[in-house]
Amino acid sequence: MKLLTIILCILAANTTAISDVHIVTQPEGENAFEPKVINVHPGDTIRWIHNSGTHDVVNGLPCNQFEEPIFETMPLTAEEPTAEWVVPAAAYGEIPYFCSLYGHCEQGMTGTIIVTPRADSVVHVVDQIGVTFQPETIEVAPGDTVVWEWNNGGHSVTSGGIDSCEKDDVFFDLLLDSQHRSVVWEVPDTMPANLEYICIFHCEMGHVGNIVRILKGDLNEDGKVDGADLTLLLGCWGKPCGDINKSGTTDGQDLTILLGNWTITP
Ligand SMILES: [Cu+2]
Repeated sequence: MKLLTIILCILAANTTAISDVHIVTQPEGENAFEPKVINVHPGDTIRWIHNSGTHDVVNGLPCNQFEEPIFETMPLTAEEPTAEWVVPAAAYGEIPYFCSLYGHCEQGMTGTIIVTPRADSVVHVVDQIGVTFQPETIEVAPGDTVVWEWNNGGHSVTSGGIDSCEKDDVFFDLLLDSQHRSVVWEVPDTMPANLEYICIFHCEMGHVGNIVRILKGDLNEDGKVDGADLTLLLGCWGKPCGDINKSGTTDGQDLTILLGNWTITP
């Protein structure tokens, strides 16, 4: 009974999504964003707060855009003093923005959003080398983060079929080029067992990759997380054999991961 209570408490704690709100202000009387650079994670909210005059917030190369902005606010005024943008699961590692009104951008009203993986997320780095993604196949679990790093040329990171070379419009479709040097993707629970992705410019040349979902907590590797795995984990308590998060020992954190991936059988 006691163990069940502990398990339920851990499950309750585990389902709480951790996302932060980052405040960027326009200081009264100044054509500026403060702070100018912010560090955020996928899922976080950025809230811009206006204090005087009229301004807006437009994503793109300051003070030009050159492409469709990924966010653009209505003018921030005394009547409409705040705007928000939620960082999506897949985002550029560096997102520049500016105020497009009255020449404020030229006066330095610019800002940068840096998107980095969460501190507790396992990070998988994929390098673009010519028309290849290296490594071509990676194994991930929901909650992990994939970071694609640009090397040269112009490419994209687009979820879609490697045989059809068509995008699926489901998980990600972002550029990887000299203006977008990295793409960060926090793997969602909805990720399928096998996710193919392509570079839309070079797919026919084989510029493709593969992401395989792994089931953390499946200690006996039978394709599901159940009582047999829990028994193994408890038998490994304080020893390395049931160490899921690679901390060196089997402890409450591993139990949390195992219970969080518990296979629900209908
Ligand atoms: Cu490419």
